Parts: sequence; C-alpha cells; structure tokens
Amino acid sequence: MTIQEFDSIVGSARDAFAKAGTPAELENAKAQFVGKSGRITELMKGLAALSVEEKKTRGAAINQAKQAIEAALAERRQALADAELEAQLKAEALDVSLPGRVREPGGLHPVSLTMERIELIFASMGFDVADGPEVESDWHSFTSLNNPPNHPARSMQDTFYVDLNGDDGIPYNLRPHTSPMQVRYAHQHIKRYAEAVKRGEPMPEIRVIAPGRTYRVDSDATHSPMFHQCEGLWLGENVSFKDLKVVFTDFCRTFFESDDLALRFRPSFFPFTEPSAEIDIQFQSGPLAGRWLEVAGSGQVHPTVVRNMGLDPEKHIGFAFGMGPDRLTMLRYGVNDLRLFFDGDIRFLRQFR
Ligand code: 2U9
Repeated sequence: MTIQEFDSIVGSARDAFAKAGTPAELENAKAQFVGKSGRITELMKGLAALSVEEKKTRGAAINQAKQAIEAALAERRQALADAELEAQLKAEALDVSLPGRVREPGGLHPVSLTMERIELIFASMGFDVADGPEVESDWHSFTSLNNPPNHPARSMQDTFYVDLNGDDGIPYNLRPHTSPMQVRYAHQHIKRYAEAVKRGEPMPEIRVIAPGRTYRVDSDATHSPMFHQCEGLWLGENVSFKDLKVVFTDFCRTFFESDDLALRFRPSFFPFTEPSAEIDIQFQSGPLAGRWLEVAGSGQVHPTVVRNMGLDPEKHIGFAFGMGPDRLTMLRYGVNDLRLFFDGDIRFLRQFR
C-alpha cells in the first residue's frame, strides 16, 4: 500500500467520522470502512491474490490503516459522547446561586389587626372578650335592647332577615350590631355565679367587649353590608359615666398611640342607653389634626335593658359603648374607602403584612 493510498483511506475515514453528528451516523460511516463491505475489508480480500512476501507487507500496511481508522472512530465516539453530556449538563444546569422560590410571607387582614389590638387593650383593663352567633333572634337583636316594635332598625331596609326552614315563626336576622352577644354574656355570667350569689357573695362585675361581624342593608364608600363592630359593657355596683370617659379615653390614646388625643362626649340618643353620647376624637398633629372625628356611641345602660339581662337595675348600673373597627382601621392607616377592605385585592392587603 503506498503512502498516498494509506493517507487517502485514513483521511477520508476521518472526514466521514467528522461529518457524523450522531452515534447512528457514525455507525454508518464506520460501516463504510471497517464493516463487512467496508473499504478495509475489501483491501484485505485483495490480499488473497498476492505472493507470501507481498501479503506480509501489504497486510501490515492495511492493518495499520485499520488501526488508525479505528482510533479515529474511538476519538469521534468520545467527542460525540462528551458533546451529548455537555448538552445534557447545560440543559439541566441548576444555577444554585439563584434565590430560593420563597412563598411570600402571609399576614393578617388590617381589620383583624385592629380587632386584635382592641382586644389586647381592653384585656389589659380587665375586660373579657365575648363571642356569639351571627344569626340572631329578634329578641336578642332588638327587643332585649329596648327597641320599640316599630323601630326603623327592625325594617327590611336596615336589617337582613333569614328564613330558617321549619323555624319557630321567629324572624331571624343577621345581627345588625354585636349587642346581642352582651345580652347572652350577661345571662351566662349570672348563671355562672348563681351559686356564689345564693351564698351571699357579691356577683363579679360584668366587664366585657363583644367584637365581631355585623350586617346592615347599606353599601357605599363608608358603609359595607358586612362590617365589624366592637361593643363594650361594664356593669357593677356603681359604674358611672366617669368610668366610661376614663376607659374610652385610655383606649383611644393607646390605640392611636397619641397621648394628647382629645375626646368629646356629645349628647345623643339610643334606645338601649340613657343618657347617651356620641364619642368624637381629635388629633393634635398629623393630617387629621384639629378635626373632630366620630368613632363610637355610648351611654349608661338603660334600666329596661339591665332587666332584660336578668339583673336588677337598682343594684347593677354601668355603661356600654359601640365602635366600628373598620372605621378605626381607616383612621389608623389613612384608608378612605371601606370597600378596599373587602374586595380581596392582594395588592392593597399586602401593605399591612
Ligand atoms: C347592651 C346594652 C347596651 C352598645 C352601644 C352604641 C352606643 C353605638 C354603634 C354606633 C355606630 C356602633 O360604631 S358603630 O357601628 N353603637 O353607638 N352601642 S351604646 O350599648 C349596649 C349594648 C349591649 C346589653
């Protein structure tokens, strides 16, 4: 075999292998040279016709060419395998320097934050926290609170009524305030201490707040059909209006973190308290400075209501108040549309996390 022959067959094998882009193509290229009908195999067959001496030299040369081709084949196989591995590694590359996929930290709803804050402040003043049903009887929502039969609050324009199947003919309602919980709390409290009272021990004072959802037929920038209220009640031997002013002033200054917050008690009327007063606050600094802002209603509990709670108004007097946690939240965070609290827009809500 001449040097030219050797170079041409090994060279064309190398070219053919270099052109092979996949292991299958490489196998095809290999078959052209060292397969059954490959060129090396043909050259070997040609040896038969030669003399012993020629066979030896030509055979050795062909063998050398075969080894060179097989080395080129192994090289190309490795190159394809490396390329395949490289491609796979690239595709599956995991950039460990990327930040983890953290779940956004959640948070409480702004009104829930206010409810918790109110409860903490009143708990620090010795108030219990009541809970109770949101679907209420007519007696608990209206009659027990000295609302006359034809009071407008009872109308379908103001209150949502619930038609309970197989009900007892009582018009049930979605409670329009949390007062019913106070009435229920009082009855439970009396039952709880009945034995002690029988033994002549004084019944512990009723000191409770009743926070929760309330419902009224109303809807605009400052009214929502479902809103929140927190009422409070302090009944004892001689709990007076003075106590109300101290308790509520302390609460407002703590809630709004403003020691010079001013309060004003403006005469008003509610069926369940007498005398009654609306409560306004006034900031001395900040964007709302100087304006009187109504935040609650209050008064000495009406004797009829004391009686409806199962107590003797000659022995138990005290005050009650009612405030709107939604409104307190709007004031505290400078929110001017109540509906933002209940639209469920996470862009708004996540600011309070
Ligand atoms: C009992 C006895 C008396 C609760 C009271 C108010 C005044 C009041 C609302 C005003 C709008 C709350 O902010 S608001 O949503 N309430 O003004 N509520 S006195 O009086 C009671 C409650 C229960 C047994």
